[in-house]
Amino acid sequence: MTAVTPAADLAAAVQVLDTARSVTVLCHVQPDADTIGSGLALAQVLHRRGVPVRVSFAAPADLPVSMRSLPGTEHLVRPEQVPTEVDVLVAVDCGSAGRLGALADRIDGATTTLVLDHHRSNTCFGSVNVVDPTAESTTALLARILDAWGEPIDYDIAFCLFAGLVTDTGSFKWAGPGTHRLAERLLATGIDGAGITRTLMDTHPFGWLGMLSRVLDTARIEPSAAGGEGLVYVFVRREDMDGVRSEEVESVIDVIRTTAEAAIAVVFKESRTTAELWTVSLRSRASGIGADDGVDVARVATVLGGGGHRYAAGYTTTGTPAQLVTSLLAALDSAA
Ligand SMILES: [Mn+2]
Repeated sequence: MTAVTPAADLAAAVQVLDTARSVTVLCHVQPDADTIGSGLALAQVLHRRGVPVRVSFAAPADLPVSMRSLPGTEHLVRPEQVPTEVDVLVAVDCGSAGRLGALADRIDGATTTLVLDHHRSNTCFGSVNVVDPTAESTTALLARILDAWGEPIDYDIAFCLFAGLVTDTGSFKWAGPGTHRLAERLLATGIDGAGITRTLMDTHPFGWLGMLSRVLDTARIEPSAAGGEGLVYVFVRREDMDGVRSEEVESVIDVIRTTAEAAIAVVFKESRTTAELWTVSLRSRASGIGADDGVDVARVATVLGGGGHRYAAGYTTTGTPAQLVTSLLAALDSAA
């Protein structure tokens, strides 16, 4: 494994991409707009250069509805269409090989695996790893790579890059120096930033309201969790998800995290197909404006077999609701 230095990062990525004869881009399971936006943007650049390219993700079977308007979806193939032996494999927005799900075994058959990511907990599972935890999104990292490569960012590529940027920054709530400069540059290509944002983040079927009502009814608070930081959590059971999309389930955390009395917010989401199999979303926040003292939930998630960012992380687990809460509280206490 080559863990490249930050200064050499972009050149290492460009080197791999520039010499690739064919490329397979893999997005993470339960894809979000950052992994799909990165995958489709990169695919369009490679296609423009005449390089054969395909994009895939292991699960679920279909692309989430909200992402179907992104340009470049013609490059998507089903996971079973990804051969076991590929030339250059690029994993986008994946903190670990496990995030590739059933496609993780394609790493073994790849000539080169390039990891492009911004998760602090990245395990550097590629042969070349370009990981920048300071990047707002993997699409923001990809924009820097395209600049270093000399590949222009046109309307369609800007559309995809903006999709990842706006979602991973929570509609620019978590913007840093340079975030708005990148957004301005993408918007200058003529993309409809408001429309992209509304489609990805602010549009839900009516059933979302009923689901939210049932889920919010499960909310509990543990003020003493994590050494007094406080934990608020809810459960989304299988039966709550009837008639709603994965986008609706993913949006619940953004409601829960607004609770003033708890610095840590958690949503336990049961699998649609397997009882008592859960994916868990964790969020934390600092104590006030200018503070940077929030609990590192990436560490907590890593203890529980997952990973993520300092203020946003996740893991997968099994058990009863009571068991889930017990193991989370123990992990929070050990990390606090
Ligand atoms: Mn991301």
